[in-house]
Amino acid sequence: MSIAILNEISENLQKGKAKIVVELVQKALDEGVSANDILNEGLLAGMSIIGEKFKNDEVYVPEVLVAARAMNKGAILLKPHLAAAGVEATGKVVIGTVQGDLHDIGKNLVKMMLEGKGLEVIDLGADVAPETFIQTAIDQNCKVICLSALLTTTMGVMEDVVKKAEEMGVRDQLKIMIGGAPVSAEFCAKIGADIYTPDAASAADVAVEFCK
Ligand code: B1M
Repeated sequence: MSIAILNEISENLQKGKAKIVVELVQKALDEGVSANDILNEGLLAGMSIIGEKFKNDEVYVPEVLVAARAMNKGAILLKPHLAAAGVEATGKVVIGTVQGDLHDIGKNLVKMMLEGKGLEVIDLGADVAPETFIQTAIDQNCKVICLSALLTTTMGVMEDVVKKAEEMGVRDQLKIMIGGAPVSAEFCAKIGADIYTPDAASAADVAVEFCK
């Protein structure tokens, strides 16, 4: 039963039917399907199929955009259910997708998990310049900067953020966390960022530690 509804979520997401996706996500929650299963086996499974089709030129940007919208709308419903029960951290974090990169689904998931842990999150959105990350962290007194990148052509901007923090004399006061599909722990070490985490949940766990 739950497998059928998860497949339905995936299929409707691929068609960009945001309204139906939202209804199905709510129905699955009402039926007791876990938020993690809905996220991973429904929404993200659908996004992954769209991603493959996109790569193979079977679908194009407009189809991917409507699927992305459906993904974001469905994920919003999961937010209260993904929050870790009883864990209330304190701290302020700034997050964004780096300059030149418009992909924001992964960044939104990380934000959701951070908020679920009780952290205050300043979301700069996508296509964010290096100096904006650093200036916001200074102005808003954030200890942690979370950077997301989905393109091999924009991951280098993460290094610019690290360099900008050095130039502005605040590198030792900030933790710089990086993530996104093309990013790795090796890349993190190479550019001198503090940590790479592979998914939204582990990013939130690490941010809580950094904020302590
Ligand atoms: Co784009 N796109 N896209 N796209 N797109 C990819 C990334 C691509 C791999 C598709 C492909 O060809 N196979 C490819 C990149 C190839 C490369 O760089 N090597 C690509 C391309 C080429 C492009 C364009 C250049 C296409 C074009 O115009 N010709 C263009 C670039 C636009 C730009 O950014 N300047 C483009 C545009 C778009 C859309 C606008 C249509 C849309 C984005 C909509 C949006 O985000 N609002 C889009 C989408 C949706 C994708 C795919 C299909 C899905 C990405 C996604 O949201 N995945 C993607 C293919 C794929 O990934 N299979 C693709 C789901 C999301 C939850 O995963 O973001 O990885 P992800 O987040 C994960 C982890 O990485 C991690 O947590 C999440 C899971 O828990 N994570 C972090 C992310 N950030 C983190 C930060 C952390 C820690 C963990 O700490 C701070």
